[in-house]
Parts: sequence; structure tokens; C-alpha cells
Amino acid sequence: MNDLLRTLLALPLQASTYARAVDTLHYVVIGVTMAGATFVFLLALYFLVRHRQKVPGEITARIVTSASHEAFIAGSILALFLAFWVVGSIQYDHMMTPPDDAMPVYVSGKQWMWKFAYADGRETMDELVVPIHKPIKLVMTSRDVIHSFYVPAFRMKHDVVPGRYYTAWFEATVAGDFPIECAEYCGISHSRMLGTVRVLGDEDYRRWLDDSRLRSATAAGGGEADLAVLGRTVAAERACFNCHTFDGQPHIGPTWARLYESRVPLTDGRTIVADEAYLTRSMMDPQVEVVAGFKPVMPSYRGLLPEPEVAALVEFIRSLRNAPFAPTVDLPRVAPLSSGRPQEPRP
Ligand code: HEC
Ligand SMILES: [Cu+2]
Repeated sequence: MNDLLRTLLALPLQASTYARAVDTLHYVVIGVTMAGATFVFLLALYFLVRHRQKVPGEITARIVTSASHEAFIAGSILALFLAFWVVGSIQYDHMMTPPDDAMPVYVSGKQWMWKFAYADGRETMDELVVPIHKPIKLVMTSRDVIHSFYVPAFRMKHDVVPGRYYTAWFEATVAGDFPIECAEYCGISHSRMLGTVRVLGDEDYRRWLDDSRLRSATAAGGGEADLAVLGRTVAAERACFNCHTFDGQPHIGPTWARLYESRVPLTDGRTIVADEAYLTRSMMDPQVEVVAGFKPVMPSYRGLLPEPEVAALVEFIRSLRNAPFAPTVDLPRVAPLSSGRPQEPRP
């Protein structure tokens, strides 16, 4: 049944864990609306014949139904559409909430390509390589205009807007190559903004890891780059450590130790979970969500940090999620910031 409908509707293979559920809702919605449209059309045809004017000048009788009858019909149609919506929003929520053990990959769209950065420092262009049966969390953004990351075979699609960060996830269930498309018109070569998700079996994936490690090691002159290690270097170069520590001590800004996935209280009374999107927003728009107990003195890094550096910083903070609270350095006592003027980061 599933395969028949899928072929009828010309849908691609269902290659992710949630693809089947998305399609099932799709079949039901299409089926119900087609049946409804057919029913209304046939009924209209029947009434047209049945109540046609038989005597010239004849006036049709005015037919009134009871209010409860009307309420029942309107109510049940409303309930039907609400049911679609409830199922759809449960599915949406599932698709937007990555499982805890998901492997992060940083995606950035750019006219006209997709770039992928992995947690161990590797990068690929227009090709996302993932192991089968493993949840992959995508942390996505755009570097120029609005794009939309779309993998039809996974039934996964998410817009990416410059300056904003989104998380979505998938778990591939079929090995093979699946097309990535840009689903938001983004300029002259939009239709050629294509990529591939390469889903590898465990054995092949291990081989690919070894192979690409070897290549990046030779390219980097030995030693494999680790995104978290890179993040630490970036943080030092960008002078984040003027205000932040990663040993548990608050400084001018909060410590990064155990920050990732923790619940952060904000000055406006809200509490927010420090996921990748929040961490990135904290760098781009630090004044929007100010951590309770701290002054809004962090400068914005919008436009100052290239994409790979942002990914590296986030990955570094992520790597500190279980860091021990063990002061490693004696911090000077923080002098009260007189004007609240942000310290300029060194170039
Ligand atoms: C001038 C000092 C200063 C510098 C430099 C600075 N920050 Fe901050 N940062 C702060 C302060 C103060 C806060 C807390 C107030 C807020 O949320 O804006 C903060 C908050 C944050 C948060 C949210 C922390 C939390 O507990 O929720 C992150 C993430 C962050 N900064 C990252 C960075 C990164 C990355 C850099 C370097 C690229 C950096 N900061 C440079 C002062 C600074
Ligand atoms: Cu695009």
C-alpha cells in the first residue's frame, strides 16, 4: 500500500526514520481532501439535476437545516483539519528535536554550494558523508541569502537565514547517495545548488574516516585537526578569554564549563537551554539574551567570525559539557566596568 501510493505520487525512496510517517500523513491528507472534493462535486451534480427548474418562473423552496445539524457538520470538518494539524505538529516537533546522542555536523549554505564541517575538524563541500543508523544533528546557517536545505529522500527540509542558526536532525536508514537540493530561490544558479548525502554502512564509514583523516593530515602537514581544539585556539585569538573561562569560574562573562545544554537564566526572567543555536546567537546578538547576573558588555561578533570559526567555538564549548569545575588559573578580581563599554576584541 505504502509503495503503491508512493509510486503513484512519484515520491522518492523513504530513507530516514521519520520519512514513512511524513508520507503517511501526506497520503491521508491527500486522500481525504480528494474524497471530499469528489463527494462535493457529485452532490452538486445530483442537486443540479434534482432541483432544476421544471416550470418556467418556479421559485425554489427555501430549505433551512437545524442549528445543531450545522454545528455538527462545521465542527466535524474542523475537527478533521485539527487532527491533521495535531499529527503534523507532533511530527514537526520530533523532526526538530535531535536525540541526545546525535552527531553534530555544521552546515552552511552559500551561493551556490553547501559546506559541511564535522566535529573532528574535517570539511566537505556539496557532499555530506554520514554513517547509517546514526542520528545526525545539523546545525545550519547561511552565509549570504536565504537558502533551504532539502533532502527529499529523508523528507527533511529547513530554511537557512543568514545570521541565524537552526538545528534539525535525521537518521538515515538506507545506504546510498541521496540528492540535496536548495528549496528556496536564491539567485541565478539556484537550480544548480545541489549536493549529495552519502550514507555509508559502518565498514565503509570507518574506511572513509580513516581515508579522509589521512588526507587532511597530509594536507595540514601531519596531525589531525580537531574542531574543538581549533575552537580553543580561535577563542584565544579572538580574546574571548578576556571575559570567559572554561574552568568553572565566572569572570566578566559566564564560564563555558558545563554551559552546553544547561539551563541558562536570563535577565528578562526567561530560562533558555544552551544549545548550538543559543550559543551562536550569544556571539552574534549578545544583547538580545543577556545572562542573569552579568552586564551586557559582550561585543557582537556578527560579520567578524567566519563560519568555520563559529562552528569551532561552538564545538569547543560543547566539548566542555562535562568539564570539571576546577579553577586552573587565578583570575584577577574583576574591576567594575565603569562605562559598560565593550572591550574590543583583538583583530
Ligand atoms: C568584553 C567581554 C567579553 C568578550 C570579549 C566576550 N564575551 Fe561572551 N559574554 C560576556 C558577558 C558579560 C556575557 C554575559 C552577558 C550576555 O549574555 O551578553 C557573555 C555571554 C556569552 C555567552 C553566553 C554564555 C551563557 O552562559 O549563556 C557565550 C556563548 C559567549 N559569551 C561567547 C563568547 C565568545 C565565543 C567570545 C569570543 C569570540 C566572547 N564571548 C567574547 C562578555 C564577553
Ligand atoms: Cu540556495
